[in-house]
Amino acid sequence: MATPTPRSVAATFAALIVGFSAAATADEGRDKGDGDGFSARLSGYNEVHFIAGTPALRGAISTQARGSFRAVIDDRANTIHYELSYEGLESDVTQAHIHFGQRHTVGGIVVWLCETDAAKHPVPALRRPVTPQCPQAGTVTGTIGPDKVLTATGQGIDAGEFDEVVRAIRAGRVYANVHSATFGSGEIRGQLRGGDRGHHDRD
Ligand SMILES: [Cu+2]
Repeated sequence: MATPTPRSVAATFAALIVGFSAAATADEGRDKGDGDGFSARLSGYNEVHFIAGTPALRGAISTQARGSFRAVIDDRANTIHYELSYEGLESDVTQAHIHFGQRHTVGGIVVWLCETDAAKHPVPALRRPVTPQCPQAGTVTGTIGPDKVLTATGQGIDAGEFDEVVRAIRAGRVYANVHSATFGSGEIRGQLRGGDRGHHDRD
């Protein structure tokens, strides 16, 4: 595989995030419960996809693609540092987000993780925050502040409500979702969890 191993992803992340070293050096993703570190494994089997033409039908996605997501919350700086890695999407990647919703549900977008020419972060009232480009495969990193938080219509999170996103992450009620041209509602997704539970999207 040309894409990073879990170990190299962890090492990369450690280089970026001061203070996450305890979890980052844990072997093979067996991170111990690190208060402000969260992670997810992304798979098509976690999708609850809208099936075109039949809105009542939802289902998993069968794909070779896989990915991982890590986030570290810095309360004092009011930021979340993140790293998203994936490979094997069945067509062009289009966008990736944090969505507000519990497992097996579909929730609104609260944060854009990366964008492409096919799908760009919407322009908020004041300015458009810097959103990294999605690679077709590989790793993208970024920092989330209040300016990156979008309104989740009808779900009680308004633009800029960073603290509410943090609360939802800590409650395990957000998931990372990578979209592709073939699977417009998402090809792989995973629920964020704290500590080592984040590596298993179990029921
Ligand atoms: Cu999304």
